[in-house]
Amino acid sequence: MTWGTVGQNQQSPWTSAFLKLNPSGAVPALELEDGRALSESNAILQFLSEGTAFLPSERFGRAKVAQWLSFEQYYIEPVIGSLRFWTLTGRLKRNAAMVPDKQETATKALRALDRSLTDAAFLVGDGLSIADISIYAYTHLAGDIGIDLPAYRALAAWLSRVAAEIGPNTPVHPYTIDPHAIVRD
Ligand SMILES: N[C@@H](CCC(=O)N[C@@H](CS)C(=O)NCC(=O)O)C(=O)O
Repeated sequence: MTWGTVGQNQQSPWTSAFLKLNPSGAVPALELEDGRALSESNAILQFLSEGTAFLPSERFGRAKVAQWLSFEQYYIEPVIGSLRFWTLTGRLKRNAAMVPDKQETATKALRALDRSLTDAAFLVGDGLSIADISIYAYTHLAGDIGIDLPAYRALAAWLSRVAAEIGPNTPVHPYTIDPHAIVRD
């Protein structure tokens, strides 16, 4: 599999080619060898995990994974993800009207996760699934928006567990990889 990097700005020279892969212009997108393309991170995770231990084969387990992937798209990505993007790229001030609501939702989401993980090692079943992988992505970076993650004890223990499963060198690319990403309010 080959990984590529694209700009996140409409002026990016990559845009017209990239729009063929994902009409919305957002990353990530997956292009198959036969030319077909898939976007939306959780759809890509479902595609890549089919037939592996990261996606249950039985009905309830699959639906439970779908539950957490929906949770991620509603409570995590547009909340912790957006707040982190605004914080790290100088966009907090221009989005100030939305910040308090998103902060409140972030707290609600982390409390929900903490509650769910109090008696469970992983979100679905006994092992790592794409539900954990999807939610870990932005959740483990919530410290960047001033959230005290260790205060959520069950969640923090789960973060360490997932980190141990995916390995210590899993990269987090800085927004500065894209020269258009950084602005000043
Ligand atoms: N729901 C989408 C969100 C994708 C998304 O918002 N990607 C951001 C970067 S994290 C992006 O490319 N934004 C630029 C744009 O939407 O034009 C997913 O989970 O894949």
